Amino acid sequence: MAGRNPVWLIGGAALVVSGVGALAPAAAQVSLAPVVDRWVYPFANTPGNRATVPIYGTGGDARFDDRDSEFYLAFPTAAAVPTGLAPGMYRVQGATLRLQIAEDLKFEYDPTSDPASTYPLNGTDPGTDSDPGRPIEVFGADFRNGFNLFSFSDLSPFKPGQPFTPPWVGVRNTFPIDFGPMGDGPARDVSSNVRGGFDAQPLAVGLTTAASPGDLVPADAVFTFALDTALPGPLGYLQTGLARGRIALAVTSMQVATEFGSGPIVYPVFYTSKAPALGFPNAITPTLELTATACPADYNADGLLNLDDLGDFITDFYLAQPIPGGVQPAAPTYAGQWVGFSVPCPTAPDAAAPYAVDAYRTRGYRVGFSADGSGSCPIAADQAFPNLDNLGDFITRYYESVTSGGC
Ligand SMILES: [Ca+2]
Ligand SMILES: [Ca+2]
Ligand SMILES: [Ca+2]
Repeated sequence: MAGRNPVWLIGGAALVVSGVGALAPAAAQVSLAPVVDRWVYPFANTPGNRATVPIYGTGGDARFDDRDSEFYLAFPTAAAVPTGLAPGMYRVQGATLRLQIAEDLKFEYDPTSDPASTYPLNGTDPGTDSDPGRPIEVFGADFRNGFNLFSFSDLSPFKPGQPFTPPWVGVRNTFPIDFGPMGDGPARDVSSNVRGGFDAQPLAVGLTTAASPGDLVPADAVFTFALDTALPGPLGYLQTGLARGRIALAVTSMQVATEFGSGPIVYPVFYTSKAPALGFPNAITPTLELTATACPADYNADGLLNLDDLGDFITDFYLAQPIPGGVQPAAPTYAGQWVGFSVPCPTAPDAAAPYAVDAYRTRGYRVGFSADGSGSCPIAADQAFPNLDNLGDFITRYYESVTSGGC
């Protein structure tokens, strides 16, 4: 259809749309504060109400996860970009976590990941680390034991049962994940990747200008973590978080702490969002600086806006039924397990498990865009041609997006 202005018949009236080619408007960077930021560690005191959180490993102590002490943060994202669309409709131009160091000259700056083979296991140091120190790494987070992205809070326990009673391996209620060696696979628990014999792939390694590699890091140093927005696994994780309105991150490092962290401080300690209220008025609190836009006209959510989207929507409008309900708080967060659509009608039931897009496709539903995009509830599956306004709305939105270059 290149070179012609398409004409659509909507409710008997001809709609002529013209004009393409403007440049994309610049998306604004929004600085987000965490809604949850807390210590994740078997023996944490007041884990969600602390000025600082330390992170460390155990040197491969088989009783504990390798990434033993973690800093968990969750950022609400609705202030940056609307929620509720299919994850593939989100464009993430940048996402940078900033954290400030609270303790002075306790650990060496290492700006690069270290292979798992260089870490000690069962207290034995292989001695092959090629650079001083250990990196500070940030990962996505997943949940178990009934917790999810929205229920895991500052007050949630580390694990089921008594914290001082084993087991402590593989039981924590939230755990760091990556997306496989190439960053394109399903979510993988990296809590004990040294014991597991594989290299974890973080979303980012923390960098600072306050120290040179190998030097001890001074207090008040700010670490920045520019999250990976290129590989499909990390990008999908961020997009899913935007669709659901919250991005969770797990910050870890495997400096070896002694005496369950009560020995000398040889590891990073970060300020939390509560630090100013708990005696550190000048602390720089955690932020996620996010630059993202939504492109709901990318109907097939493939990252491209083109005539495929228009054709696919019109075909599905007439042939497929919409998924009822909204994005599910309990849905898993990892790639391939998402389902996204527009804001549900107030009376619509929630979509059921297993939440996966492919499961809905198999059942004959359209995915990625609510049929009732205009929000003129209700929409009933037994309506032969529900809401022609929704078809018109989509076509309008598509051409607005094309002409503004908004996607
Ligand atoms: Ca390194
Ligand atoms: Ca190193
Ligand atoms: Ca598309």
